[in-house]
Amino acid sequence: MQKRALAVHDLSCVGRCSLTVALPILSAAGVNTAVIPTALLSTHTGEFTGYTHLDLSDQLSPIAAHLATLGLHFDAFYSGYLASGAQVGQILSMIDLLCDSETHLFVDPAFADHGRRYSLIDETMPAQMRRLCARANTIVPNLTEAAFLLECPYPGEYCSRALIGEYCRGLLDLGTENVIITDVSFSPEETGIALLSRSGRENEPEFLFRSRFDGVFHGTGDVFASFVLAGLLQELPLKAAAERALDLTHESIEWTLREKQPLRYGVQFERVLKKL
Ligand code: PXL
Repeated sequence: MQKRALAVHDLSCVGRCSLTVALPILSAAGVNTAVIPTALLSTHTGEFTGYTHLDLSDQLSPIAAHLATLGLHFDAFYSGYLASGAQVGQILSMIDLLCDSETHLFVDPAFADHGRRYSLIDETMPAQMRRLCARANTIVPNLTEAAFLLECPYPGEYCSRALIGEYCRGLLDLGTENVIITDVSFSPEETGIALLSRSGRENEPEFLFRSRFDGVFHGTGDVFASFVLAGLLQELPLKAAAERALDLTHESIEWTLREKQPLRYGVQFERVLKKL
């Protein structure tokens, strides 16, 4: 049977993030993907100024209520960037309405990076997002989001293996089954991810690294997360899905740098979709 997912993120018209990443990646993996936009922006808020922003909070409940009448089963619920901390309550109600015990709840917190909340994100977001992470089966915070979720100070770009172990265990304690922390780095040469599952016998995360490219690559958290979920829906085990996602994200960055594309427009993930 074809898998069905529901992706709940903002729609940024230009800049390759959120829905414009999740939808093509899941579709390329053969997944029937429905979307609910949380906000409408002209671009992402990373390296642009003058962008427009429409909070779609008033649409979320009516859309969810209508979709609930269709009786669809979603194999995955995939949330990302939300317009406000207050939207978390609406997302939790949406899960109650549209998901069942077989739905994999996959949450990308998507509210901060490089030690700071994104420009439009309010200060209630970390505490609210913690509630959504508690409900999830899998969460994929970057290092900044992990620190915010745990109310720890941002450790800086390079950190220790021991600290990441603590973060992973702390995040599992919130209630999720699997955690993948991205943007994990111990040295300038390499960057990668840490993953830990509650069901495994391991108490320490596994680390996967790739060589680091110089620069800030917007939307790569969304690209990576979408590739991971694509893998899970193709029945790959978590580690295999994460490893493939890391490789494909790395390759998307490589294409972008090779063609000298401005980094604020995101990475060329389109180049690797056929590998899914
Ligand atoms: O990629 C995360 C993201 C998603 N959506 C919007 C953003 C960002 C990161 O800056 O601004 C609108």
